[in-house]
Amino acid sequence: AQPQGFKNEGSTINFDDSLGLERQFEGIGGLSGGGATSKLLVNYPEIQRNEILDYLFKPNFGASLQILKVEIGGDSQSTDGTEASHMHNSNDENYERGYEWWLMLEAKKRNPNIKLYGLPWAFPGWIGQGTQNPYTNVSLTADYIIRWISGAKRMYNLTIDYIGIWNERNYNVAYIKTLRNALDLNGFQNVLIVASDGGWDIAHDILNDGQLANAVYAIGCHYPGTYDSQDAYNTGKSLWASEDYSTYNDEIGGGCWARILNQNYVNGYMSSTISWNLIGSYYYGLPFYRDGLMTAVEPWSGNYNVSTPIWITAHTTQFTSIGWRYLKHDSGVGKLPQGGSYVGLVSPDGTDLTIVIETMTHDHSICIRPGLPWYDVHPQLVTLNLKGSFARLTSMNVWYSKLGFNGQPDIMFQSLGQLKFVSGQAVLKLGLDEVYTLTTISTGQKGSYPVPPPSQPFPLPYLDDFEGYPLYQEPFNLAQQTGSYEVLSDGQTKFIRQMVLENPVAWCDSDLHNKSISVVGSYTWSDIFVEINFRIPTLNSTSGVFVAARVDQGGCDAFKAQGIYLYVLQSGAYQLSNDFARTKITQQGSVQISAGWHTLSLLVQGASALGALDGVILFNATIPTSPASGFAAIGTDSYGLADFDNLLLESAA
Ligand code: 147
Repeated sequence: AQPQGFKNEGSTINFDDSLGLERQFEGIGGLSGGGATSKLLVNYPEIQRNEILDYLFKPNFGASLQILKVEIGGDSQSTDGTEASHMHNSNDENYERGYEWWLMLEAKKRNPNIKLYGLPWAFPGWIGQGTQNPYTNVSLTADYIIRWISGAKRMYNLTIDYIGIWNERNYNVAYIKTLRNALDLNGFQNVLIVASDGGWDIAHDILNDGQLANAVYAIGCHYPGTYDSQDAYNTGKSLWASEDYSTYNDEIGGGCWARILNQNYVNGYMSSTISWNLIGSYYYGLPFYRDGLMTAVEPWSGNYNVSTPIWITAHTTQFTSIGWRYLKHDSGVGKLPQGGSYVGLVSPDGTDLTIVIETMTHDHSICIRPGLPWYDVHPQLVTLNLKGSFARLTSMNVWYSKLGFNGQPDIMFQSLGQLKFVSGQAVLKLGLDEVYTLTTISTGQKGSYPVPPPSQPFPLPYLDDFEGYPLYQEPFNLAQQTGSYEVLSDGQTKFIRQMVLENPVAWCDSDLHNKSISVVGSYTWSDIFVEINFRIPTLNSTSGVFVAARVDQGGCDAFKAQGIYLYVLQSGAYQLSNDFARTKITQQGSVQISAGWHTLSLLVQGASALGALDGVILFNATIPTSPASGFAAIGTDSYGLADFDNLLLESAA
């Protein structure tokens, strides 16, 4: 008898390699950047940091990612912060900034076969030659990108496999051809161009331009909603979801990821899908909190969270490699009769078979974008029918997940042993919100580490003197939102310097206002004491510096942030402002800032604020009570150099 609730009589799904194979599988990846999404990971205690990296990259352990995509920093806000450029200025070159080099090394250490993909969101101002257009001088921009690729090789022996154009901004055909040419001339024939990290629209140009077609290896589309375009298909190019997911990583996030990993191929022939982001390692209070494969936001406690998408990823990555081939639509790839989908993948030598089946229901698999049209899924019996060379199989290994809703626990990536096949056939009873992997591969493993340390609030008091840092590193826990801060030494002491001198070629508006800000601590802080030493150099200097509390925004809207800001300006004034833009001044007076180090202090408590310069009180004033809470911050009144040292944060609650 048929179990209750099962609607069909058990339809048959064929997996038949005798009808031929289809596209090459090109890997599942995670994206660090776009921007500063791995910021807080760097400062984790060694033990937990290695555990996290294992969950992401170690083969046969967790997500076992096959591609790592990283931002090529552009000194500019690119979603959750700014990432440093390797060339702040045209005469500057440095490959020790930021954390993407480190991350790529850690990924390669764990999986030498992982593919690396670099993409800029923004560019330092000089690339635009006085404009906001990075294609003003296409050779200059190509040279800038080539230097990043060469730097990776020369400094770290990292081979970059794929390179992109300009994230979600217009592409330029002349630039793409120039870049291809420059890659070839510099010995980077193997670095392949993915374009354009936007929509599918470049397909039209590729169809009409043979040279462009030769220059582009794969068409990378963002948030394709599992569908390609007719033009994209007609190019015959590899099609990638080169950025996708961006969904809160709870059960629905896992459902989204499971559905698109399969259906990007089933519906759209996409052979690679890359998650924005790799790991949500940016403060609560910044945009798109927890939209990563997992979450790690507490370097001070070591607490982290291995989220559902990690195990959903494992269902495919632990049982395939780049270079496997999909079976054809209708003979191993397709939709299930009662909803859900399946993909069959075959190893290059033809002997191994991996099948991934998902039955995500509509409401439990909604991604951030685009909208998801309604569809039905019902529990169903399916007969899997192995044909062609796979008819010989008498069993397959089974891995199972079921996302838990309505109080049900998650079952994630559980080994169910072997499913027997008789005359190539086996029956599978599929429920809702499930993922099954059936595979001839026997190396699967649900990796685990001891439960991480418990969550803790940001530790106070907090003092950072930057002495322990390698040169050029970004200060830990200070999450730069505009501008670029790095550790330098003057022989006496290490300090951090804001390095950006002019508006970058921006990805979003926030850094086109000639001001820099770096936030720290907790978005929930209300009463806090913030103090820092500062020094304004004489050359290329900023017009002033500030400390702030209750900063209520970061990301692309950073410039709009409200809060309590104490500015001291080279013009000879201090100002207490209710906004970062310094348009809501509530208190001001005169101060003179001489050369050398000074101390700037701000105590914010309820409806009052106390400010001091070099220990001399400037004001004790009533302040607006909105916003009620937010980050502590430091920053500069304009782009231009400023040095900071000995950041001190103390509770005033
Ligand atoms: C993408 C960016 O490429 C990422 O850096 C990150 O900001 C991500 C967050 O979801 O979003 O940018 C998009 C922004 C808006 C849309 C698509 C992608 N949109 O509205 O369709």
